[in-house]
Formats: sequence, structure tokens, C-alpha cells
Amino acid sequence: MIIELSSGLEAALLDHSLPPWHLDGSFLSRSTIDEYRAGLSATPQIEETVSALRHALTGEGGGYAVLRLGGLARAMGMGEPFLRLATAFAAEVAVPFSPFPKWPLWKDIGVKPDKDPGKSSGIGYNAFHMDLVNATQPPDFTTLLCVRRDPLGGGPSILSDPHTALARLSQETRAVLSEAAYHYGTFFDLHGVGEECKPFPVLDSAAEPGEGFVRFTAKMLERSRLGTEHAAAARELAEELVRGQVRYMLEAGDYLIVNQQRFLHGREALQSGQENVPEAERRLLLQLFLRDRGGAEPAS
Ligand SMILES: O=C(O)CCC(=O)C(=O)O
Ligand SMILES: [Fe+2]
Repeated sequence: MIIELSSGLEAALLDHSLPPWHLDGSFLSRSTIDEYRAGLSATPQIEETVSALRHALTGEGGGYAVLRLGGLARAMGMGEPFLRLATAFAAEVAVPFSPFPKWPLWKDIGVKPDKDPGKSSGIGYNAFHMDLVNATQPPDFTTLLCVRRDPLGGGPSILSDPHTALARLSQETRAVLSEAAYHYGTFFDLHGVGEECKPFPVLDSAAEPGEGFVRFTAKMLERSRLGTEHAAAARELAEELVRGQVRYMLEAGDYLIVNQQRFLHGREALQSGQENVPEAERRLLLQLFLRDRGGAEPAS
């Protein structure tokens, strides 16, 4: 679901500066949230825009949205004042937080030609996954703000609904995916996401069909040692995710928000030749995580 800002809203947002944000532990502070809400509420058509955004993320059949902030980005640049506006929109969805104590609220995802190509900031295919898959409380939303797209033209984002994918698998395969036999990655010094979840089941058998996190990352197929039967079930799910995927090329100023209980995300490979692109011109995203207000906010 793509959400454009009306020209009236854009003009009012350009006119309206927001104060710097403050954190309370790893979460955006209550006072910043109140200030940003008050700031946005003074602009025309904000209610329609925010309700369209919430509906795209949590309404029937929804699960992700691209909020098009490119007009604002072109007019004001993508420095701190622009990031405050993006943070204010994020705070209308849920509470922004940073699970990584050493990182700023918005974490850079650049392009590193020498890194594992399939991981964050690598240049290859970044397979379907949820972020912080191995935490007992993964972020409810993961968000990616595009500062620069791949100048060589690669790297579209991919999105897929794992509940729909699971429904196409056999009962037997789903039963295998419900076993706590999966693991991926490390877990070190993370805030606001609970404890390490290891091993984990992909499918939470206590959740209603179609609801809850589908704890999945296709990256574990190559990077974790899984039993043969568990790997085969995970591979079937990975294939169904690709079958049902949508692709979207983020432009500068596009803000992708993904409800992690509804959709998994990934990214296709960047165009080859990244070594020849100067670092300051390579694709750049900024990532921010959100925690639902519904449940108790975990202590940081
Ligand atoms: O590069 C992208 O578009 C996605 C990156 C990603 O999903 C991640 O770092 O978790
Ligand atoms: Fe991700």
C-alpha cells in the first residue's frame, strides 16, 4: 500500500519544525511523542493520512506500507529536521526504539561490498526474514527509510505474507515448522526485545491460524545447521514466500513500514559493480524499529 502526502499536508509540514527527540532508555520518550503528535496534529489532512497508514499496516489484508516522503526530502534535505518528521509518523504507528544500545535511534544500512552478500548491508540477495528473529519479543514493526537508491538500479525490496504461504503448505510440513528446532544468528546486548529465543519454532502453535509472528528467516537455510526434515520444511516455506512476493523499488524519501506479524521482508541483489561506486553515492537506508503500544512495553 502506497501512501502519498497531499500537497497541502506537505506544505504545512515544511512550515512546521519539530524539536529534537529524546530517548527514555532505548524508547522514544513520552514527552517527545507528545510533542511530535501535537506538531503533526496542527497540519491539515494529517488524520486521513495517519489513519490510512494504520489501516495499511494493521487492517484486514494489510501488513506493510510505503509512506512517500520524497517531496519533503527534496524540499528540506534528509538531515535531522527531516528525520524528526519521519520519526513523528513512525510514532503515530507505535513507539520508536533502538534495540542496539551503541547505535543511534536510526541505524544506517549502507552498502559494504566486502560483507557477507546475503546479510544486512551486503550486496547480494537478502532473503525473506523478520528482523530480530531470535528474540522472544521481536520488534512489532521494522521500518526502512530510503536516503539513496542503488545508483546502478538494483536492490528492489521484496515483501511476502507468511500466513498465506503457510496456508499453502501441507499439515505435515506445518507440524514440522511448529517444532522448536530452528536457530539463527547471535544475540548480544540487545534492549527492548526480550531474551534470546533458541531454539525457536517457526510457527507458534498456540497462535490462531493467520495470526502472530511467523518466526522465519530464509537465511538460516544456509547459515544455521538444521536437521534434514526441519530444513526441508523451511525450504518449502521459503519457496512459497517467493511465489507470493511483491517487489517495490524504494526511491529517496520512501519510508517502508512492515508489520512483522503480517509480512516478511527482504531485498533483491544490488546491481553488480558496487566496488566502483564511491561510498558517498551508494544505496543508503536508515532503519528504525517500533514497539506496539498494546502489550506492555518491555523494560529496556
Ligand atoms: O537492504 C534492504 O533493503 C533491507 C535490509 C534488511 O532487511 C535488514 O538489514 O534487516
Ligand atoms: Fe531486515
